[in-house]
Amino acid sequence: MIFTMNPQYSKTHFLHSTLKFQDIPDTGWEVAFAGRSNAGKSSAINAITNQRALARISKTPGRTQTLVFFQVDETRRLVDLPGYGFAQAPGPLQQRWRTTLEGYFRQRRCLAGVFLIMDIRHPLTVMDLHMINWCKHYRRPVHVLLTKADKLNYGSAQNTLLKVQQMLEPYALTCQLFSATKKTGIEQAHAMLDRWLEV
Ligand SMILES: Nc1nc2c(ncn2[C@@H]2O[C@H](COP(=O)(O)OP(=O)(O)OP(=O)(O)O)[C@@H](O)[C@H]2O)c(=O)[nH]1
Ligand SMILES: [Mg+2]
Repeated sequence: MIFTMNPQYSKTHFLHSTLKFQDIPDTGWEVAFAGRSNAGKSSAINAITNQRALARISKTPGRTQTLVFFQVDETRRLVDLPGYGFAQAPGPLQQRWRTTLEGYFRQRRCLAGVFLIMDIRHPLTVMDLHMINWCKHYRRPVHVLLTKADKLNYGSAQNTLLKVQQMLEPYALTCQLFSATKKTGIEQAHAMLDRWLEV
C-alpha cells in the first residue's frame, strides 16, 4: 500500500515546553499524548507528523519532563505529556507533574481528547486504568494507541487489540494498533485527530 502523509500534520512545529500550561492561551483545540514513561508517546508524535526529531525520543524512561506543545496550525496543537510510572524521577518532581497534569485535565477547555499510548506488550497497567478513569471523570474522550505493534506478529497483535477492546468496552473509547517504527496505524490516527481537532 502506498502511504500518503496528510500534509496538514507534517507542517507541525515546536511551540513551547513548560510545566505551566497556562503559558499557552486556552484557545483553539489540542490533543494530548499521555501514557507510561517509555511507552512511545514522543515517537508517536513524530510518526504522526512525519518528522524525525520533532519530539525528543529516548531509550531512557522519563525523557519528556514537561508539557511540550506542538503547533499543527494556528488553531490546533498536539501536546506531549510527561510519562507516568517513572520511579527514578525525584519525589517533588513527580508530585509537581501530578498536580500539573491534574490541573491540565480539569481546567483546559481546548483539550479535545487524549491519545493514550500503551506499549502493546504491556497494555492496561494500573496507571493506565487510573488515567482512563481520570479522563472519564473530566469527560475527556480517549483514543488508545497500542504502539510498538511491530514487536508482535500479526496474529498476536490482533489478539491483544481484541482483548484490550473487550476490557475497555465499559468505557466506550476507541483503540487501534500503531507502530512508529513501521509507520503503521498513522492514517487511522489522523482520522481521529481530524475528528477531534475539527475547526
Ligand atoms: N520497536 C518500536 N520501538 C518504539 C516504537 N515507538 C517507540 N519506540 C522506542 O521506545 C523508546 C521510548 O520511546 P519514546 O517515544 O521516547 O517514549 P515516551 O513515551 O515519549 O517516553 P517518556 O518521554 O520517557 O515518557 C525509544 O527507544 C523508541 O525508539 C515503535 O513503534 N516500535
Ligand atoms: Mg517522551
